Amino acid sequence: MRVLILGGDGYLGWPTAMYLSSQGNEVCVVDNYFRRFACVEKDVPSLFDTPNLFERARHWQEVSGKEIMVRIGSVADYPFLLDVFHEFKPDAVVHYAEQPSAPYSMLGHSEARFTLENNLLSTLNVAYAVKETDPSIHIVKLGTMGEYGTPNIDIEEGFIDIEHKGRKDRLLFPRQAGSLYHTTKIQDTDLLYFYVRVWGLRVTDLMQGPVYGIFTEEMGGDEDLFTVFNYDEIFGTVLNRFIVQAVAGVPLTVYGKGGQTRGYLNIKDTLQCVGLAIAHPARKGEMKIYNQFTETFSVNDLANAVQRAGKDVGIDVEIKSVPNPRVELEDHYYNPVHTGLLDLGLEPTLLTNNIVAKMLESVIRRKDEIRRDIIQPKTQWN
Ligand code: USQ
Repeated sequence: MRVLILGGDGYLGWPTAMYLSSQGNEVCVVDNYFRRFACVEKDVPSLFDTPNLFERARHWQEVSGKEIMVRIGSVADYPFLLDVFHEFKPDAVVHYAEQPSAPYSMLGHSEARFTLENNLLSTLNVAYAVKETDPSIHIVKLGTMGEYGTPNIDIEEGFIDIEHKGRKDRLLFPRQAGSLYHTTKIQDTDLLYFYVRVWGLRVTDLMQGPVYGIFTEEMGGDEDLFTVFNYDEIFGTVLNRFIVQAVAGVPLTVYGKGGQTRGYLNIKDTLQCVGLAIAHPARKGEMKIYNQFTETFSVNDLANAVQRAGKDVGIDVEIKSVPNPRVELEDHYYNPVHTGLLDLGLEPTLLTNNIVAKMLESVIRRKDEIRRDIIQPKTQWN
């Protein structure tokens, strides 16, 4: 298949590009380097230096013999995006091209405005580009489990059957996000669902939980193929942060009581899930929604897992609660359904002691490069 990956320079975009390329697909990546520029602007570097997309694609071709086409520009720029669609003629488009950080969206008005404009406009442009060029193109959109929030009932997979005053309907599961970023993802879902209904587009919305991990098979230990790995309070996800904190000798920053529970997955499983979604496309006028995670953990569970694995690699890990900078429940019910991707064949990579220890070992080799000053949370929700 011909797969267009929007946001192909990001934490998940580049590994997805190599994964789909290695499986024999023709891949084109598009990115405007937002994440790179934002990391420079906010002075929060990745632990690994990553070559730019052209350099990565050249290197990938040397080691794999496969070509990845690169186009630099913004998905929020409609004429540019339309040109890419006309030129590449994708069968499927994977849409990661969004500002992905909850804390970034809460930094201030300019970051909030950028998040809102970029995320909604990019999604609108993808819907239009598909309609204008070939409405049979399957859109695989990265959504987030955070759209649902933490309701006091089981979370269904996208839709819920409701009986109300004697009548029944199947509606989108209620959403209530915990950050502006997560709110834009709700709006993305609404936008796409609208165009699915009125234009008959084919969309799969992947409601993904926080991702952890450093390596994928395609990297094969080759540093020039590594993905961006943030551990700062803005772009680092919690388990990746805890791994780096453990190595740096900084007490693990559990926000508040640490009972916040989410559905997590290994970066390798993100690639599997996107591959499965592409292989099982939505029909014309259908929106498929999958809850994309493999296991649920509380923040305390994750901190304890890192502390345990630390013993295996000779590190004494301290855990310390810090005042929660976010507005979120710290003790709550959480039971989301997640059978859809398993039914398609997802083979989960579970969070074993061994996996945590391997992540610790890889970061230990970079210990001297860790910036301790970017670890503590500074971005307050209110
Ligand atoms: N947390 C801590 N300590 C830290 C960092 C985070 O206790 O040092 C807590 C947060 O308060 C939160 C949980 O860990 O309760 C997860 O935080 P996170 O920063 O790993 O994840 P989040 O901000 O929710 O966002 C990440 C990705 C985002 C994706 C989302 C999936 O950045 O792109 O959409 O995970 S989900 O969380 O299911 O909405």
